[in-house]
Amino acid sequence: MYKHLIERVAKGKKGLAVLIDPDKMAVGAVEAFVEKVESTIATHIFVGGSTVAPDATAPLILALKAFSKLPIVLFPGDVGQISNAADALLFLSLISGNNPEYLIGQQVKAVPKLRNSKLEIIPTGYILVENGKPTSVEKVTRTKPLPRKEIQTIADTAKAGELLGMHLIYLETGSGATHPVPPEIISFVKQDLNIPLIVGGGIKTKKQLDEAFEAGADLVVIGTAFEEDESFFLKLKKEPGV
Ligand code: 1GP
Repeated sequence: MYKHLIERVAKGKKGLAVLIDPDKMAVGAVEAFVEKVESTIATHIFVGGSTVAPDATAPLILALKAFSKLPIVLFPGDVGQISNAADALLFLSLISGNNPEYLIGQQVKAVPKLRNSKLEIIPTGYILVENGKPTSVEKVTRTKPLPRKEIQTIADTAKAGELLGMHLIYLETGSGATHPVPPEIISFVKQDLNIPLIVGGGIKTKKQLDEAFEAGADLVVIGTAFEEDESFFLKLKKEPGV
Protein backbone atom coordinates (compact mmCIF):
# COMPACT_ATOMS: atom_id res chain seq x y z
CA MET A 1 0.00 0.00 0.00
CA TYR A 2 2.77 2.42 0.93
CA LYS A 3 4.80 1.84 -2.23
CA HIS A 4 1.69 2.34 -4.32
CA LEU A 5 0.88 5.53 -2.41
CA ILE A 6 4.40 6.89 -2.96
CA GLU A 7 4.10 6.17 -6.68
CA ARG A 8 0.76 7.97 -6.81
CA VAL A 9 2.15 10.95 -4.91
CA ALA A 10 5.14 11.13 -7.28
CA LYS A 11 2.66 11.40 -10.18
CA GLY A 12 0.69 14.10 -8.35
CA LYS A 13 -2.32 11.81 -7.95
CA LYS A 14 -4.61 12.40 -4.99
CA GLY A 15 -6.36 9.69 -2.98
CA LEU A 16 -9.60 9.48 -1.04
CA ALA A 17 -10.11 7.06 1.84
CA VAL A 18 -13.60 6.23 3.05
CA LEU A 19 -13.47 5.62 6.81
CA ILE A 20 -15.77 2.97 8.26
CA ASP A 21 -16.35 2.73 12.00
CA PRO A 22 -16.96 -0.98 12.78
CA ASP A 23 -19.49 -0.03 15.48
CA LYS A 24 -21.62 1.78 12.92
CA MET A 25 -21.60 -0.68 10.00
CA ALA A 26 -23.43 -4.00 10.10
CA VAL A 27 -21.73 -6.80 8.18
CA GLY A 28 -24.96 -7.29 6.21
CA ALA A 29 -24.77 -3.72 4.94
CA VAL A 30 -21.25 -4.02 3.56
CA GLU A 31 -22.03 -5.23 0.03
CA ALA A 32 -24.34 -2.31 -0.79
CA PHE A 33 -21.99 0.17 0.90
CA VAL A 34 -18.97 -1.08 -1.06
CA GLU A 35 -20.88 -0.71 -4.30
CA LYS A 36 -21.44 2.96 -3.49
CA VAL A 37 -17.82 3.47 -2.44
CA GLU A 38 -16.49 1.90 -5.62
CA SER A 39 -18.64 4.16 -7.81
CA THR A 40 -16.65 7.14 -6.44
CA ILE A 41 -13.09 8.39 -6.70
CA ALA A 42 -12.24 6.49 -3.48
CA THR A 43 -8.85 4.76 -3.55
CA HIS A 44 -8.76 3.22 -0.06
CA ILE A 45 -11.06 2.00 2.69
CA PHE A 46 -9.95 2.81 6.21
CA VAL A 47 -11.41 0.93 9.17
CA GLY A 48 -11.34 2.14 12.77
CA GLY A 49 -12.74 4.39 15.47
CA SER A 50 -11.82 6.00 18.77
CA THR A 51 -13.69 3.27 20.62
CA VAL A 52 -14.87 0.09 18.95
CA ALA A 53 -16.54 -2.95 20.55
CA PRO A 54 -14.14 -5.92 20.91
CA ASP A 55 -14.44 -8.38 18.00
CA ALA A 56 -16.33 -5.92 15.77
CA THR A 57 -13.42 -5.19 13.44
CA ALA A 58 -12.37 -8.61 12.04
CA PRO A 59 -15.83 -9.67 10.69
CA LEU A 60 -16.25 -6.26 9.06
CA ILE A 61 -12.87 -6.53 7.35
CA LEU A 62 -13.60 -10.04 6.08
CA ALA A 63 -16.85 -8.76 4.58
CA LEU A 64 -15.06 -5.79 3.01
CA LYS A 65 -12.42 -8.08 1.53
CA ALA A 66 -15.16 -10.26 0.04
CA PHE A 67 -16.78 -7.35 -1.80
CA SER A 68 -14.13 -4.69 -2.38
CA LYS A 69 -11.03 -4.45 -4.53
CA LEU A 70 -9.76 -1.39 -2.67
CA PRO A 71 -6.97 -1.73 -0.11
CA ILE A 72 -8.37 -2.14 3.41
CA VAL A 73 -6.27 -0.15 5.86
CA LEU A 74 -6.60 -0.29 9.64
CA PHE A 75 -6.81 3.08 11.37
CA PRO A 76 -7.15 1.75 14.91
CA GLY A 77 -8.05 3.76 18.00
CA ASP A 78 -6.56 1.02 20.16
CA VAL A 79 -4.76 -2.30 20.01
CA GLY A 80 -8.04 -4.26 20.13
CA GLN A 81 -8.86 -3.11 16.61
CA ILE A 82 -5.85 -4.74 14.96
CA SER A 83 -6.86 -7.58 12.64
CA ASN A 84 -4.63 -9.62 10.35
CA ALA A 85 -7.40 -9.76 7.77
CA ALA A 86 -6.64 -6.20 6.60
CA ASP A 87 -4.04 -5.27 3.99
CA ALA A 88 -2.19 -2.64 5.98
CA LEU A 89 -2.03 -1.00 9.38
CA LEU A 90 -1.44 2.66 10.10
CA PHE A 91 0.78 2.13 13.14
CA LEU A 92 -0.16 5.39 14.78
CA SER A 93 1.62 7.44 17.40
CA LEU A 94 -0.28 10.48 18.69
CA ILE A 95 2.61 12.91 18.43
CA SER A 96 0.56 16.07 19.04
CA GLY A 97 -0.20 14.89 22.58
CA ASN A 98 1.71 14.08 25.73
CA ASN A 99 -0.12 10.94 26.79
CA PRO A 100 2.48 8.12 26.82
CA GLU A 101 -0.27 5.53 26.40
CA TYR A 102 -0.94 6.80 22.85
CA LEU A 103 2.66 7.76 22.06
CA ILE A 104 4.13 4.31 22.81
CA GLY A 105 1.94 2.35 25.26
CA GLN A 106 -0.64 0.94 22.83
CA GLN A 107 2.15 0.30 20.33
CA VAL A 108 4.07 -1.91 22.79
CA LYS A 109 0.86 -3.80 23.56
CA ALA A 110 0.36 -4.35 19.82
CA VAL A 111 3.68 -6.13 19.30
CA PRO A 112 2.50 -9.66 20.23
CA LYS A 113 -0.15 -9.29 17.53
CA LEU A 114 2.28 -7.85 14.99
CA ARG A 115 5.48 -9.83 15.48
CA ASN A 116 4.47 -12.64 13.11
CA SER A 117 1.83 -10.76 11.19
CA LYS A 118 1.80 -10.31 7.42
CA LEU A 119 0.09 -6.94 7.74
CA GLU A 120 1.92 -4.11 6.03
CA ILE A 121 2.82 -1.89 8.98
CA ILE A 122 3.13 1.82 8.19
CA PRO A 123 4.56 4.04 10.95
CA THR A 124 2.34 7.09 11.06
CA GLY A 125 2.62 10.32 13.05
CA TYR A 126 -0.89 11.32 14.10
CA ILE A 127 -1.49 15.03 14.76
CA LEU A 128 -4.69 16.41 16.18
CA VAL A 129 -5.52 20.05 15.44
CA GLU A 130 -8.11 22.11 17.33
CA ASN A 131 -11.46 22.49 15.54
CA GLY A 132 -13.65 24.43 17.93
CA LYS A 133 -15.28 21.64 19.91
CA PRO A 134 -13.85 18.57 21.67
CA THR A 135 -14.01 15.40 19.55
CA SER A 136 -14.15 11.83 20.81
CA VAL A 137 -10.48 11.23 19.95
CA GLU A 138 -9.56 14.09 22.29
CA LYS A 139 -11.70 12.65 25.08
CA VAL A 140 -10.54 9.07 24.62
CA THR A 141 -6.83 9.92 24.40
CA ARG A 142 -7.01 12.64 27.06
CA THR A 143 -4.78 14.87 24.96
CA LYS A 144 -5.18 18.47 23.85
CA PRO A 145 -5.15 19.18 20.12
CA LEU A 146 -2.60 21.68 18.84
CA PRO A 147 -4.11 25.19 18.66
CA ARG A 148 -4.96 26.27 15.11
CA LYS A 149 -3.03 29.53 15.48
CA GLU A 150 0.20 27.68 16.39
CA ILE A 151 0.88 26.87 12.77
CA GLN A 152 4.67 26.66 13.18
CA THR A 153 4.29 24.19 16.07
CA ILE A 154 1.98 22.07 13.93
CA ALA A 155 4.51 22.05 11.06
CA ASP A 156 7.39 21.34 13.47
CA THR A 157 5.46 18.45 15.00
CA ALA A 158 4.88 16.94 11.55
CA LYS A 159 8.56 17.41 10.67
CA ALA A 160 9.60 15.80 13.96
CA GLY A 161 7.49 12.80 12.97
CA GLU A 162 9.29 12.59 9.64
CA LEU A 163 12.71 12.94 11.32
CA LEU A 164 11.77 10.17 13.76
CA GLY A 165 11.33 7.90 10.75
CA MET A 166 7.59 7.91 10.32
CA HIS A 167 6.39 7.15 6.80
CA LEU A 168 3.16 9.15 6.88
CA ILE A 169 1.74 12.14 8.69
CA TYR A 170 -1.99 12.05 9.48
CA LEU A 171 -3.17 15.60 10.19
CA GLU A 172 -6.71 15.94 11.39
CA THR A 173 -9.33 17.64 13.51
CA GLY A 174 -10.96 14.36 14.63
CA SER A 175 -13.92 12.40 13.36
CA GLY A 176 -17.13 14.42 13.38
CA ALA A 177 -15.23 17.69 13.81
CA THR A 178 -17.13 20.90 13.14
CA HIS A 179 -14.31 22.31 11.01
CA PRO A 180 -11.68 20.57 8.88
CA VAL A 181 -7.99 21.44 9.06
CA PRO A 182 -7.75 24.88 7.39
CA PRO A 183 -6.08 24.82 3.94
CA GLU A 184 -3.38 27.29 5.10
CA ILE A 185 -2.29 24.82 7.80
CA ILE A 186 -2.26 21.94 5.30
CA SER A 187 -0.07 23.88 2.85
CA PHE A 188 2.29 25.13 5.57
CA VAL A 189 2.79 21.59 6.88
CA LYS A 190 3.12 20.09 3.40
CA GLN A 191 5.78 22.51 2.12
CA ASP A 192 8.24 21.26 4.74
CA LEU A 193 7.44 17.55 4.53
CA ASN A 194 9.08 14.81 2.45
CA ILE A 195 6.57 12.08 3.29
CA PRO A 196 2.92 11.77 2.21
CA LEU A 197 0.35 13.81 4.09
CA ILE A 198 -3.05 12.40 5.06
CA VAL A 199 -5.73 14.90 6.08
CA GLY A 200 -9.06 14.17 7.72
CA GLY A 201 -11.77 15.27 10.11
CA GLY A 202 -14.91 17.31 9.43
CA ILE A 203 -14.76 17.25 5.61
CA LYS A 204 -18.36 17.24 4.45
CA THR A 205 -18.41 18.87 1.01
CA LYS A 206 -16.73 18.41 -2.36
CA LYS A 207 -15.42 21.98 -2.00
CA GLN A 208 -13.68 21.17 1.30
CA LEU A 209 -12.24 18.01 -0.26
CA ASP A 210 -10.88 19.95 -3.24
CA GLU A 211 -9.46 22.64 -0.94
CA ALA A 212 -7.61 20.00 1.07
CA PHE A 213 -6.18 18.48 -2.13
CA GLU A 214 -5.17 21.86 -3.53
CA ALA A 215 -3.50 22.79 -0.24
CA GLY A 216 -1.32 19.68 -0.43
CA ALA A 217 -3.13 16.72 1.11
CA ASP A 218 -2.06 13.53 -0.68
CA LEU A 219 -4.86 11.43 0.78
CA VAL A 220 -8.05 12.74 2.35
CA VAL A 221 -10.13 10.68 4.78
CA ILE A 222 -13.91 11.10 5.04
CA GLY A 223 -16.17 9.09 7.35
CA THR A 224 -18.97 11.02 9.03
CA ALA A 225 -20.25 12.75 5.87
CA PHE A 226 -20.95 9.34 4.28
CA GLU A 227 -22.54 8.01 7.48
CA GLU A 228 -24.87 10.99 7.69
CA ASP A 229 -25.79 11.29 4.03
CA GLU A 230 -25.09 8.52 1.54
CA SER A 231 -26.09 10.85 -1.31
CA PHE A 232 -22.65 12.41 -0.78
CA PHE A 233 -21.27 9.45 -2.74
CA LEU A 234 -23.08 10.79 -5.82
CA LYS A 235 -21.09 14.02 -5.61
CA LEU A 236 -17.80 12.12 -5.77
CA LYS A 237 -18.51 9.87 -8.75
CA LYS A 238 -15.51 8.79 -10.75
CA GLU A 239 -15.30 9.67 -14.42
CA PRO A 240 -16.62 6.92 -16.71
CA GLY A 241 -13.88 4.53 -17.75
CA VAL A 242 -11.56 5.40 -14.83
C1 1GP B 1 -11.37 10.65 11.38
O1 1GP B 1 -10.16 11.69 9.65
C2 1GP B 1 -11.22 10.86 9.92
O2 1GP B 1 -10.23 10.27 12.01
C3 1GP B 1 -12.50 11.24 9.26
O3 1GP B 1 -13.21 12.25 9.94
O4 1GP B 1 -15.49 11.29 10.25
O5 1GP B 1 -15.13 13.77 10.32
O6 1GP B 1 -14.96 12.52 8.17
P1 1GP B 1 -14.77 12.47 9.63
